[in-house]
Amino acid sequence: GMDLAAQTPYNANKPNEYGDVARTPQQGQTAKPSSDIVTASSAAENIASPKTGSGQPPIGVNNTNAPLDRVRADSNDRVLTTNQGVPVANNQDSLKAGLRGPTLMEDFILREKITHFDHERIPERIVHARGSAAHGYFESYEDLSDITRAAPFAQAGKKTPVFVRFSTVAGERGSTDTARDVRGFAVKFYTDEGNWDLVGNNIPVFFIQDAMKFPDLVHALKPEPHNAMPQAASAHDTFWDFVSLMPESTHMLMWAMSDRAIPRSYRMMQGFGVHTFRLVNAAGESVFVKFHWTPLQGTHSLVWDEAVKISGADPDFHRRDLWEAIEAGEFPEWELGLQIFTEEQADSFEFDVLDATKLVPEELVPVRPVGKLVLNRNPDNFFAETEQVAFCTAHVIPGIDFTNDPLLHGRIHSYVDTQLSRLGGPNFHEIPINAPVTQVHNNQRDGMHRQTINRGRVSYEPNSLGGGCPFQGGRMGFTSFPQQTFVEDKVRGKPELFADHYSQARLFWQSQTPVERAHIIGGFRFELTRVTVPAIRQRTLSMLANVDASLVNAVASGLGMPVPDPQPMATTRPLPTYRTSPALSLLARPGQTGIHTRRVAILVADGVDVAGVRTIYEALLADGAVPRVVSSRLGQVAGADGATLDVEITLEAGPSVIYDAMVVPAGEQSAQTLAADANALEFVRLQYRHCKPIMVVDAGVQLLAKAGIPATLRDGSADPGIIGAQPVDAAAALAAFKEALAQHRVWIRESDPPAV
Ligand code: HDE
Repeated sequence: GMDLAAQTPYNANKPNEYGDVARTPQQGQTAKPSSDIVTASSAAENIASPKTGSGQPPIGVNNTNAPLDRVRADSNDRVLTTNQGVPVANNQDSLKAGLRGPTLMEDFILREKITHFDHERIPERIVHARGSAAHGYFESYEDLSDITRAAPFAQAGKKTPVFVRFSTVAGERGSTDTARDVRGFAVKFYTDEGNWDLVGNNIPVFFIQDAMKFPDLVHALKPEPHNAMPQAASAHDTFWDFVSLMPESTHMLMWAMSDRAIPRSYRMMQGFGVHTFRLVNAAGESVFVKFHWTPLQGTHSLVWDEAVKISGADPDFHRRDLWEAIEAGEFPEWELGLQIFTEEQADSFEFDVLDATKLVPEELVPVRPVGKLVLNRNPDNFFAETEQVAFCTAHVIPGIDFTNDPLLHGRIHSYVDTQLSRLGGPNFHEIPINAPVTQVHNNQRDGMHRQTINRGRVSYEPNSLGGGCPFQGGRMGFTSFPQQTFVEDKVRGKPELFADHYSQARLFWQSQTPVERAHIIGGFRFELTRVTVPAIRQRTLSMLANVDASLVNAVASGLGMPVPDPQPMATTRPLPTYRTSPALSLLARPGQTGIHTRRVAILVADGVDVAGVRTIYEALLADGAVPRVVSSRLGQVAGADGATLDVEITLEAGPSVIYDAMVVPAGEQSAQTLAADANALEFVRLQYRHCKPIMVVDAGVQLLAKAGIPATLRDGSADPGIIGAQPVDAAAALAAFKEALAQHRVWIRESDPPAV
């Protein structure tokens, strides 16, 4: 029990604010307070309190855990209460004048409950409404203080807590995860010098060069305003109308039509800061930087037909994947890489580093690995954390600074501004997930939903009554890099190098493998087929004609259209010629985690070789894969030898597209039963069509034959992705299957149109 009488009202600064000291104010302070003044306010803050925090938890402790405990609620063993803490006797019935009488106005319990419910939703994000997030930490490999004074890089092994949100851009909050779209990759670092948000995407370039065009881009992309269609898709007239009139979007379109826009998992995509940023060290020296996140899980994507079908089978596919991996202890990791270059180097490039439609090829400036990101904890509450988290490009810390990228400058404004309506006012930084783990001290006050109870009567600076506190940090504080600015005429325009819209689109195309090129052609063909106005298709083709002849020919023939004349160029300068950049291929990063978290379906029915299934199951599990026993019905199947096996999921509930590979085990009767089930036949066909490894044991091969799976590739050679295991070489077959699973897809099987 607390002794209420013993608690005296406490204002540690009172001696300064009232009485003799207050009557004879000292000189107002704008720097560190002089030590002879009793700065009781700073003394008060040294007292550990749950509100201000007592300092930093030990290295490696997830910092956001401890401070959030004060706002966590766990109802285990607790009585139900109103929001005022009043215990509720009956949560089933409203208060009525007689059992069949009217409900009484007096029923404050009903009214509080319904009123709160009526206001449960907040506006969704204007873009990136659909997302999933997780907690974790960033660990610096080395001390980078020669390059930047940014706190996360201050020493080797230093860990900084993070909260990371992945998202799609176009769809609404409840839309499907596997839409063709750019993915957001937003990282909030809770550093010991305040919060730093690196709000990036999984594609290193953007559609537009200037913030002025962002509302137009988003209006064109979002469902059309008259009928609110289509949901979570760029495959419609207004999007292609806009981009085909904005040739600067060509490079980004190449990426967006590639498999980058249909990732297999949030865990298997790269992230990019997109803009050129600055790093600044303690001496005030600065370099330019591009941020890269590289997944240890490798970069892997879906195929389009699969992505479409997953939207029906499991619209939460990516959310579930991230959640389950973390719950299973398969913590996803990314390496942070920096492309560092000087201003002089940048001046020598054939493109402008302030142009967000351009990347810096890795062959020009290598990516230097500097640390890793580990996501190791799912949020406790989706709304409180994932929905309320507010990422803002304006959130930078000492050591990180901006460049004059005109897209970035618009963003610096937009992200803070949008939270005002989305989160209901200027105090969104106090929402626990947004609050820095460092202490916040300033003279900002009041506003909607204010949480902090600021003590004392001083809320201005300079002041003497508060001993000059909180005082300016001077060189300790954030100092904008004193970039030299040249006085020119006020102007709305673009630098000349921005006018090269095609060279890097061509670089991207030329750096893709044949499989990736085929998929890009398929992406354009699909989207432009959905476009209903032929002139828009034609105008898009006229842009592609400036990228590559084989590309535009293939897309045009897919649309049954002639190839139009190329769109006129916006520049007459000689265009740069790039070497190809193999690093731009998805296949360049197979990853380091083998078959970990890959999902494998084992199709069974009565009569299956139960012992064989167990062996395969355990072997996959042992290497970190996720095997599932799949059948027509839940319950058990009986093996030929009388042993039984629990079915984990049905063909209906867990269709082909949610697995990376499949196994048809031995068992004559089992294979025949499955071959009579169209769900099983479709399962096999889609596994084959989506280029997934298939392992068949003995009689299992009958199911493949019945499904019409070709025994060989088109050239007559054996399909390397169909692994047959006879009992004698079962171990070798299993090894070959795991190898194919690690490679993820058997692309050599693919054809357009599909053969099966
Ligand atoms: Fe965003 N963007 N954006 N964006 N963006 C938002 O902020 C905006 C851009 C990105 O998980 C909004 O809080 C403008 C580039 C991500 O919460 C909004 C411009 C890149 C997320 C906004 C851009 C991004 C957003 C909507 C052009 C990659 C989700 C809700 C000048 C580098 C963050 C919100 C999360 C969200 C504005 C362009 C990434 C409206 C004006 C380029 C990952 O403020």
